Amino acid sequence: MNTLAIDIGGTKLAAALINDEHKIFQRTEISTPANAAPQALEQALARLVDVYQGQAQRVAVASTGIIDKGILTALNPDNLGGLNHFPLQATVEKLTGLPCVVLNDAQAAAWAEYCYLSAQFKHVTFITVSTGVGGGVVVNGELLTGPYAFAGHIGHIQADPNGPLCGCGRVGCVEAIASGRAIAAAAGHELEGKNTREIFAQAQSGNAQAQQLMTRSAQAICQLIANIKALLDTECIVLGGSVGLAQGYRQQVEQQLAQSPAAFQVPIYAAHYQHDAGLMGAALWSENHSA
Ligand code: ADP
Ligand code: BMX
Ligand code: ZN
Repeated sequence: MNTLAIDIGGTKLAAALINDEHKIFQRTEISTPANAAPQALEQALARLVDVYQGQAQRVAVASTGIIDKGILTALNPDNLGGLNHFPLQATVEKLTGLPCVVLNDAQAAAWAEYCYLSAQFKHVTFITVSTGVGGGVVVNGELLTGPYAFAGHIGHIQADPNGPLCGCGRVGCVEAIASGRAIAAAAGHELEGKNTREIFAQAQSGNAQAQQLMTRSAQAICQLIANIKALLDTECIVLGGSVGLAQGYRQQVEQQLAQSPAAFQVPIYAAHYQHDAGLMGAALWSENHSA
C-alpha cells in the first residue's frame, strides 16, 4: 500500500509516495501560492496531486496552521494567506477520491522524529525554523495535539516584550524574531530584499549584518529550548526546517544553550528525516489514525 504524503508549508508544497517499508519516492515540490485566496490553495493542491493518480490508497497531509477536525485556520495569516476555516481534509479527499488524514506540519514532523528515536527517548520536542517557527511535542510516547489542535505552537511563545509585532497579533513572538520570514524582514542596507537562504550564504562569506541576523534567530531558539526544558523536561530537541537545518545554525543554538544553567541543558539533534520529516510524520500518523 502506498500513502500519498503532502506537506503544506508557508514557502513550498511538497508531495511524495511512501510505501509500507517507509521508503519515500516520486517526491515533487511547488511554491506555496502567494495569493491568499482559498481557491489558490485548492488549485495548487490539484496541480500537486495530479501526477499521483492511481498510485496511492490513502492520503496523509501535514500542513502549516492550526489543523482541527480537518479544518485549516492560519494562526499567522502572513505565513499562509488569511486562510480561515479552510476545509483541508474535504478538499484533498475531493481532489484525490481517497481517504485523507490531516495534522499540523510540526506535530507531524515531531511524530516522525519520535518514531525514529523511540528506542532511546519517550519525551521528544521537534522545532521547525522555516517560514515560521513551529513545534510538536511528544510526552511519554504520545503526540500532544490538544483539545483544539493548538498544542506545540511554540513559535508564539513571547521572546521579547519589546520585539516586533507577530502576524498572529501578539508582540515579540519567537516567530517574529527567529523565523525565515522574520530574518528577511529585519534585513536592511545591502541585504534588503534578500531571502533567508541568500542572507545565510552572506553570513558564511563573512557579512556582519547577516551573521548578526543568524545569531539573533539562534538566540531566540536557544531561549525557547530552555523554556521548553523547564516546562516539559523533554529528553531531546529535534531541529528541522530549512533555517534550522542550515549549515552552522544548530551549532550556534548548541553553543548558546551550553551557557545556560545545567538544568536547562538538553541534546539538540538535526532532524533525521531532514526536509521530509513532515511528509514522513503524516504518513506514519495515518497508519494508526486513518479515517
Ligand atoms: P516551509 O516553511 O514551506 O516548510 P522551508 O522549511 O524550506 O519551507 O522554510 C522556508 C524558509 O527557509 C524561507 O524563509 C527560506 O528563505 C529559508 N531557507 C531555505 N533554504 C535555506 C538555507 N539553505 N539557509 C537558510 N534559509 C533557508
Ligand atoms: C506558524 C503556524 C504554525 C506552523 C508554523 C511553521 C500558520 C499558518 N502557521 O507558526 O501552524 O506550524 O508556522 O510553519 O499560522 P512553516 O510554514 O514554517 O512550516
Ligand atoms: Zn505570534
